[in-house]
Amino acid sequence: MASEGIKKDEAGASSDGGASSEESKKPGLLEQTTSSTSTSAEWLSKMFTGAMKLEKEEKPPSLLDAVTFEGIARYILSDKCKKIVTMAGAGISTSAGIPDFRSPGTGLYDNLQKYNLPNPQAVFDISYFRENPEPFFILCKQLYPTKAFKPTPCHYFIKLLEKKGKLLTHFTQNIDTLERVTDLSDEKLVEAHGTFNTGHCTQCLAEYGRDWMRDEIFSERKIPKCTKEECNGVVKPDIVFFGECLPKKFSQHIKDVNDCDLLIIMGTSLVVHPFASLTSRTRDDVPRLYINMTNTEKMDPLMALLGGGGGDFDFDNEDNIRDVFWQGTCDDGCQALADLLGWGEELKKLVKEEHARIDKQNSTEEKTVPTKAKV
Ligand code: CNA
Repeated sequence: MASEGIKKDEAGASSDGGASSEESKKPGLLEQTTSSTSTSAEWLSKMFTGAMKLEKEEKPPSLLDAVTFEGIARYILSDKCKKIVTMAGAGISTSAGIPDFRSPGTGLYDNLQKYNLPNPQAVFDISYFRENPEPFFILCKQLYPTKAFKPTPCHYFIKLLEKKGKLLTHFTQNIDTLERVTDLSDEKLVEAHGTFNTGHCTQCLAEYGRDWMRDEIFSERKIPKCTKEECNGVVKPDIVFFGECLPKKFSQHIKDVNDCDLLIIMGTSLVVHPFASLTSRTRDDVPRLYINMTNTEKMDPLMALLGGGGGDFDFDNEDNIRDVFWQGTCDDGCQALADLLGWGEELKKLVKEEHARIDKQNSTEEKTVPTKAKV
């Protein structure tokens, strides 16, 4: 749980280690590392005071009748839970065939040796991209949202929450656009790290559409180049790289987390800030359900305290009034939750019908659209 001082800051300000320049106040994408924590004595002392203040605060009464998965399900069905915010990461799309970043063995970071990068994150680092965009465009073919990828049961569970009138907002770190394929309403969807829907020239800022971007990415030319006269700049899809600002829609919707009755976090290691710090923006009594293959015990506790993120969960604390961890796949977790809610069959039917519809649509469309690329 972050101190009130941190909550009042802009999303990115709490993740920059207290740096004071104007540039650093922008909500740029930042991976949590120990080197990002400032050593400023003044700053540490302020945070320490905040932490001490928090210890003295009394815990509010629990909104759950039991701090369990079943307790969360009963709460969702009650009148107390009208506004649910969901937060997702790459783990909700791995069962669709899209690798995440950090899963050992299968994650993208474990499979980048052939690109000779200074570090795995460099492929999504804007400074590195400006010097050498080629590794990104090679990798991009693996992540590109082609029709070979179908939304998962977890994606359809989020859509079901909307259909039931319970979803306030869905924040996703994913760039695969699978939420759009489920027809989730645009006003409920915050694609915090951008999407492949559009692209911009890094020199003259000319905008390019989805079809142009896709054709260029899959063409023999290795790097999409601006076609405007005398420009020839590299055209980058509008996905947010480390070191870039998040879309405006992200900051516009942060208030939804402050207002929500339940936060469901799925398929994310909660390492990338400011996204990860959303978990600490709820009211202190708001239940938080984390569905993930792995727990976040490796979080740096100081960073978690400062910026929020996975480390601020109370799973193992005796006085935990609100946090529930469900370990396993997002699909299984969502199906188990839907079963408890009495929506299990509806979810299965929705997935089956929608997958059949997508298959049919794909088979009738012209075969000009590339399928999943092998790189
Ligand atoms: P990450 O750091 O790779 O973490 C993924 C998390 O999901 C890990 O904790 C895994 O244990 C967990 N996980 C993996 N598979 C499952 C599963 N089936 N069920 C439950 N949990 C699972 O990825 P984050 O999203 O936390 O990191 C943020 C980055 C990843 C964002 O900037 C994204 O843009 C980026 N990314 C997105 C995609 C995509 O759009 N599908 C793919 C790869 C990376």
